[in-house]
Amino acid sequence: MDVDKGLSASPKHLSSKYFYDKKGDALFSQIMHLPEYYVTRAELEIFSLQTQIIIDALQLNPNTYFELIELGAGDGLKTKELLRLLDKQKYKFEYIPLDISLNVLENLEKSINTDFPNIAINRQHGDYFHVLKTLKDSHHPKVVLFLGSNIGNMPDEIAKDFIAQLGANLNVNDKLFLGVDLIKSAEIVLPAYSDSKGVTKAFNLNLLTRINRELGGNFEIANFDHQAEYHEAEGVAKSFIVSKCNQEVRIENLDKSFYFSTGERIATEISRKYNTRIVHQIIEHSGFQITGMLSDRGKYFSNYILTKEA
Ligand code: AVJ
Repeated sequence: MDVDKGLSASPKHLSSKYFYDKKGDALFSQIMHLPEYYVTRAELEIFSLQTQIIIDALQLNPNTYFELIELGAGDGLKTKELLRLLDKQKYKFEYIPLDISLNVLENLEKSINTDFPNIAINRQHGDYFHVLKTLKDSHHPKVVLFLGSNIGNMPDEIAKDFIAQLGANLNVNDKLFLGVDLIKSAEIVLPAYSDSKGVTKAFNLNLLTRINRELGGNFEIANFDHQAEYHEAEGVAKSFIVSKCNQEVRIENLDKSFYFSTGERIATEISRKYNTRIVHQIIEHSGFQITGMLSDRGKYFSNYILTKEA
């Protein structure tokens, strides 16, 4: 069990993939609208102002049916910019959004059906590694969208392994359209992970509420705080839950208690930031080559077009 393992480890940790229950989905949706959270806005600008450039960079043939697969699709706000133009230009494709939250996927499917009745949608519920197994089932050309710097939640070694596995399951000329937040100063990054309204704090602490509800925990949420740090040289933001006192927490379903000392931290998320050198490192030996790159005007965020070459 992940929670048992993470809370028994030293230092303690919990996986960020558990953020996204119904409450977590709603909080993340609020985060995306926060003034401090520049990430979503920067990428949305690329999708809104450079939509045709994206389509050109993907080198799609309007008459060849393809699959547009999105890993961690969320509310699809950015993708809809692309869908609108693909639909208008009569490209033939199926949209296959994948998300860890069924709630998010159901809402997305409804809104796609309303906004784009002509677009075929085939939702997939699961984590990123789940989709890898299904890719080889079809032989259509594929475009994989991995947006929002979602890849940044993976430590580099895991990201590298994931991209290599993705590459191994794609065919020559298939595309990976990868969105990454760029390395920038702590002044800009840190507030994005410790906003003034405390939305990110609520998002982080919701992990404990979720353990209380789903595993019979008795976390006293008020006895924990949120903490974010940014390692500027490395380009990595890290989030923690901090214990405000010495305390013991019982998790009924694990039939176990866990001890927290004052100031003790649970690592909950890493959000890596990138530059071209790091992207090169991550796609090394994956068979992908960088064949294009787009950025927003503020140079906060980039979308890399990666083409499977061998
Ligand atoms: C959705 C993983 C890209 O790491 O920036 C936002 C999640 N965590 N605020 C990120 C998140 C805290 C976000 N990603």
